[in-house]
Amino acid sequence: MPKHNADIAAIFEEIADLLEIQSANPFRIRAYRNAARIVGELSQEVPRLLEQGGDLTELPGIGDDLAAKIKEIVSSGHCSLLDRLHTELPPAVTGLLKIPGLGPKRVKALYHDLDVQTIEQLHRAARDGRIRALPGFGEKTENNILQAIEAHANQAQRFKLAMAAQYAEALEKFLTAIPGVVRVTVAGSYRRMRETVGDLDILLVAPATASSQVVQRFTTYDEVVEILSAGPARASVILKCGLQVDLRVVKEESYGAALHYFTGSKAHNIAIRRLAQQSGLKINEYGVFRNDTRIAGETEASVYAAVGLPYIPPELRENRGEIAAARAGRLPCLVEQGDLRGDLHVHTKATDGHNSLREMALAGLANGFEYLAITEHSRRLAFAHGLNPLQLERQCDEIDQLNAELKGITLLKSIEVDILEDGNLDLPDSVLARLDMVVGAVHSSFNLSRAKQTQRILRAMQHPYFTLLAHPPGA
Ligand code: DGT
Ligand code: CA
Ligand code: CA
Repeated sequence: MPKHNADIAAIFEEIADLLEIQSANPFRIRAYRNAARIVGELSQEVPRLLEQGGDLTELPGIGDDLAAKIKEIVSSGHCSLLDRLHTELPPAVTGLLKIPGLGPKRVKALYHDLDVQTIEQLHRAARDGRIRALPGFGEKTENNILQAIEAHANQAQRFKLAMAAQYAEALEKFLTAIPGVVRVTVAGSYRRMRETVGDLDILLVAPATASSQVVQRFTTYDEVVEILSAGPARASVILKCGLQVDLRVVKEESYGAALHYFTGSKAHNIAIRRLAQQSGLKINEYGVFRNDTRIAGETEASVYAAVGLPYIPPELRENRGEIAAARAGRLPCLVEQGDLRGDLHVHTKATDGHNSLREMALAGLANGFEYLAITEHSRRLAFAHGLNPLQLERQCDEIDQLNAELKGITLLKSIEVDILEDGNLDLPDSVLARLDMVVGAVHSSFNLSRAKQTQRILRAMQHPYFTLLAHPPGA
């Protein structure tokens, strides 16, 4: 059952793709693409929103029909429209759209005229020179397709870190609850916080006696659709969303060495291992050894110490000079939570946040923040209970009182005001004048032409009270 917004978004994207191949009404296609974006970027999980009695039609671009489809997906795991489209078109056709240079029009022609339904068939048709004969294709296009397929084959789909996090966190929670499990850590590129991850590498500490039981539970996780391999202390699976997950169960004493190994990057590991060899040591995922005696491996710091280095944070482990920098004591300081002095964008439960103004202020104080800007939505965003002028006035009074009471943090009076389609702001100047800063944001009419959209935003930015533009890429 789709638990995540990303799953619902993927279904809408696929519907849009298939409708496009069927030459459906462009407005209908666009509605599904918009819905995919809106749902995919929503900060709250849709199933929770529904549980709480939220009204989906208050989301921009979501009417009764799309709201009903979202409910259907959440409750049944299916969308009957997509199921129907799949009976009308071969499911593998969607995959053809992922080849650079192939839009729905070309995919449609390939499917109708050459009966090309899969990437393999496309490859064959290109190699046989059958594609060049199609109207609107030609030899050059055929060559481009051939090249793109070959490049595509070597490049598996990667997930954005934030998307992967939705799946990783849920799985981490599931694994942590299994009896006998001591610790669960997601390693690999995920822990190095790369922008995208190819798969998840999960390291799990459990006593050897519990290991096979843990692997068994992992392979029966309800999001697993395929088990690629499973052994006594390891398994690889594919989740419904397409993400591969590799699991390794290790003993406590090897945790540091295993974490170091599976965090990577591979290039960093190889460089560290070479260093170890130079001083007669051997490093593997079980520990650091001199002859056959283990001398380190319980923690990552012990692994680095064994090769004479200070701890190197995962984000730097790419073999891009971090080892030399560590040796010279010149590792850069990463920005940590404690370095943050404030936050210029928060909501409270007055709109779509979860906590009261006072709770947010106290949390800011506990985080060591010196300032916190309260940026509720404005009235136009009805689904998020956006504030009207009177409600904002009242919140400002409340902020004044809290500022007088609390020491060490200053609450800034602000608003995440909607930028209307014409570039005007959603609240009158008389109200905005009282604020310390004004954050402007676009939450609707994403389909304006490039020129109109630019004009709209520039107009808003020229407003005398405008301070900051929020989330420029969309909602
Ligand atoms: P990804 O999944 O493509 O986003 O990138 P990674 O870095 O997560 O790579 P992955 O999943 O293939 O492997 C996870 C870690 O395991 C990797 O960061 C380092 C380690 N590893 C994998 N293969 C090798 C290898 O051949 N030698 C060494 N030293 N380490 C390896
Ligand atoms: Ca990985
Ligand atoms: Ca992996």
